[in-house]
Amino acid sequence: MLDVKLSRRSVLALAVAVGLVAAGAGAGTMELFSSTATSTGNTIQAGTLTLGPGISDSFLVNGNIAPTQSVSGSENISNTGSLNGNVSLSVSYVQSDNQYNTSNTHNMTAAQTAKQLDVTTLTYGGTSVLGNVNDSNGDGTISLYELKHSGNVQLGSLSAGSSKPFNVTLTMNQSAGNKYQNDGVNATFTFHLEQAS
Ligand SMILES: [Ca+2]
Repeated sequence: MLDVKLSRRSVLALAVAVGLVAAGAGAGTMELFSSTATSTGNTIQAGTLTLGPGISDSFLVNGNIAPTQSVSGSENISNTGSLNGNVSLSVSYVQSDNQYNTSNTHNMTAAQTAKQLDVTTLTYGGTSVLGNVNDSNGDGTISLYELKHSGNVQLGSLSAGSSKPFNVTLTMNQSAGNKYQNDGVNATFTFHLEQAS
């Protein structure tokens, strides 16, 4: 009997830079895990789950926004492998302020800034997945802060050889004051593709 453990998980990361005054851009990277298992003279090639479109792809967002303004990004997520999978999303961010402007006297933290960024669109395959994110403060709106702290958010299925679009829009909270000027965050969206059970 063969006891074969295969790594069938792929990760695609993309970055969204949101500067509240400065324009920003993030670059995406992709890591591909493939495995080959060998057992007593038999070579078994693992099926693959590969997130596309490619290692050189980038996810660009113009982050020059003010309260009530938005930035959007979209990406086509492909499963170029041979196994059906499920896609989930995790988000992280770091502070990324406009260092070229000296009027940034308040210097809000990344978390404070992320709480002012509402995730007004989060769709996968044309369907909103905002309901999969934990609205931890119960205000009926999902912030970038809450998206990060929701951990791994399920997006949906992705069959072998297929692709689905992902869209995100971040809108600066209307109540965000001038103290957020020149603050910003650089958010990384990481997609996980795991074999469907
Ligand atoms: Ca909320």
